[in-house]
Amino acid sequence: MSETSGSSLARRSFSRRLLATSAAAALGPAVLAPPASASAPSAAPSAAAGVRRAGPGGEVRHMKLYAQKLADDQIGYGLEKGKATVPGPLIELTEGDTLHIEFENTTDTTVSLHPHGVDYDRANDGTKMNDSVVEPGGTRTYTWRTHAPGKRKDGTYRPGSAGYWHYHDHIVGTEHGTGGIRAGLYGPLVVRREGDILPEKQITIVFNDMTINNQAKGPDFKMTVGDRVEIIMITHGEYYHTFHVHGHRWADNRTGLLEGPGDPSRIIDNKITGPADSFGFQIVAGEEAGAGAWMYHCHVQSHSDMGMAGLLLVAKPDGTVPGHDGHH
Ligand SMILES: [Cu+2]
Repeated sequence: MSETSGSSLARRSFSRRLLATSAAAALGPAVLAPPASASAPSAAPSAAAGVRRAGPGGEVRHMKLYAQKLADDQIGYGLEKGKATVPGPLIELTEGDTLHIEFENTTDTTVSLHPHGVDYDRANDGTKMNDSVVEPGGTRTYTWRTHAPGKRKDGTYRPGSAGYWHYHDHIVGTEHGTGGIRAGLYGPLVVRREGDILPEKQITIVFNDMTINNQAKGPDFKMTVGDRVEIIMITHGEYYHTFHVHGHRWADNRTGLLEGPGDPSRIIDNKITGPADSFGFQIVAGEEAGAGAWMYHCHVQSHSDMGMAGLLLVAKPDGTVPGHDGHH
């Protein structure tokens, strides 16, 4: 990537990033633009035309997050009061960033926020045991830190924080958050490494018990041929599943993208996933398959038969989806 570009270029890239995430928000309730104050990692233009890459981390970010009761006994996280969703908002960081989350509990039950993958101390564990849960009406600031890879003093390699992670409640129902997760208190967390390729659209798919994003039938996601789409896949609940997408494949590594011709990562289109697992990858929508309605689903046959399936609606540039009735 080129670091020679001036700040105006970097700023323009940043604006494009915000536009891209706004477009992603139109995909459906599963997708939320990251909070402008907390997320949208700084982007640097790449030498390769059209590809944007994550800029350096090291920023201190702030965001607000609310827990809120929803219809049908569900509970969600949201960026604004009254706007909670299931899954909760997508939170994005770059290695080296610190995130302070001012978390307000607007429900009538004690809730918490517990992250996977990032660095935190006891006060930010989000558990009853470590006295870091939030009572009804209460507010608490959780702090998550991240770090780039490096060497330990003993010379061994220390992995960085980059990955497809998630966050969830750890107190509703039981001290493991079993009731909170079942009700919808979970969301995606992406930590990028400087230089990672940035997507144009993002969708989050959560297998939670026998639902997808707490819906009995999996939601559909609209995109256009050629879009660089990031799929963040998380599993919760009681069961093991397999995640399959039609017409598209990805690399079974940290980013889901091959580093180059020598990258030995296996190319897959189906992956076993169990409770609290998470992974992600990017596809170029319809790259080999073309426009169309492409299923994604759990490949445990009885699970897909019971509704664990949805569609990637890959539209032609004119907006139509071949073979799909009632598109738009
Ligand atoms: Cu399944």
